[in-house]
Amino acid sequence: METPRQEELLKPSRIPLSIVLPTYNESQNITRVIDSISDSIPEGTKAEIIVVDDSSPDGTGSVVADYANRLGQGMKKRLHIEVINRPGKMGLSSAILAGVESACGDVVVVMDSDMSHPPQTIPRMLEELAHSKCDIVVASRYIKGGGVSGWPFKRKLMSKGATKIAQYSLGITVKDPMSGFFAFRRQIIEGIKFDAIGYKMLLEILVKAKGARIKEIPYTFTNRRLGSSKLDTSTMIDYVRAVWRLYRYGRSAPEEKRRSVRFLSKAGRFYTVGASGLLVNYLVSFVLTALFPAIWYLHATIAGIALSITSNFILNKLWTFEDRDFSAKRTLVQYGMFAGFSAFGALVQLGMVYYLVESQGQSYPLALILAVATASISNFLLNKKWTFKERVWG
Ligand SMILES: Nc1nc2c(ncn2[C@@H]2O[C@H](COP(=O)(O)OP(=O)(O)OP(=O)(O)O)[C@@H](O)[C@H]2O)c(=O)[nH]1
Ligand SMILES: [Mg+2]
Repeated sequence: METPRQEELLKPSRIPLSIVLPTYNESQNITRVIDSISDSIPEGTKAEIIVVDDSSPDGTGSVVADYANRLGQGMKKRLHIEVINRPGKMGLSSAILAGVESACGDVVVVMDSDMSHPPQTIPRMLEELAHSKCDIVVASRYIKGGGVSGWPFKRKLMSKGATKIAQYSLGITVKDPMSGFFAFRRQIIEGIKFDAIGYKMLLEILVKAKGARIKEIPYTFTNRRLGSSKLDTSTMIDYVRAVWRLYRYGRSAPEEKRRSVRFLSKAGRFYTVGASGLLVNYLVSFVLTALFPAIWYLHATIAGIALSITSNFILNKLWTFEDRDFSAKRTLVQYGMFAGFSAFGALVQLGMVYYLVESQGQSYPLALILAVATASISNFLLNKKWTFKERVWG
């Protein structure tokens, strides 16, 4: 049901374009963002800018209201500025949703309000929507020509990690599903119920707007220069919650259900076996040194490693990959590959810990966690594909 404002603005071809700007404490950035947007949108295009402000303590809301009042008559004909004031900080995705739900434009652009997303990219997004048969245009950091400037290593790693989680667990092929800068035809989200949890609204649109045709165009994300980031631990927890909800939402598609469930349950089994291997390794080394005090501790450790690789191999063959064929040649080849990949994993782990601690100055505990995670992921995928001859996904 349209609001009176929407009825007014929806009169035929009144407003083709809506730009949604979520703001929390962006008083130092917001006027420059709006200036740059009004300079960038194509000549003659009418647009509305919807600023969704969560009662920013720094007065961002009133800065925008002042700006809108000071707009010249000529500009007012072309640019309509609306501020949605929300009672308190309620999260980025829900702010975007509030803006999108009140938008009137046939096309909606969503972007951050801290100058990280260059408004000069908007005309290209509109161009793509107008001319190439697509419904969503994603401004992407992770395709050719795209990039990120000014982010510390840790931030890049977090972004890439979160991207991979989204792609694998939700079966998304878009290279930058975490992008906060995108445009879409408003009609593709009509009738969709959004959870709008956390930070990544695009992810939810990509999962729920089934059949939407998507195009990625490159752009460079520039780290904010003014104001402070709102990204914190609660945002990351929200992200995991949002992905889990979308994963369960995604399970409604039978084919998707089977493959993603299979992949994750295999990964789960592989890591359970891995954990049991640690136990075997420890117990064997410990029992050997206890029973045979004369044994050199390194011999005991090597025996522990060898037996844990063997038990891991047998358990993964039987349980994880449900392979009951223990014919001699086949099993020996598999065992050799499995042991080889385990050794390779150990080397990756060692190399990564050394690189992170020595050249990236990371703390040892963080470096170890990252290295073990990377080595175990490569271990799982290599064995799945090569040792047990399975598709990587499914
Ligand atoms: N209305 C509203 N806007 C928010 C909220 N959280 C963040 N924003 C806005 O959403 C945009 C993205 O937030 P940022 O803090 O810049 O997130 P980020 O880009 O991942 O972090 P930085 O790289 O540090 O800038 C900015 O325009 C924020 O002002 C919120 O809870 N409510
Ligand atoms: Mg930002």
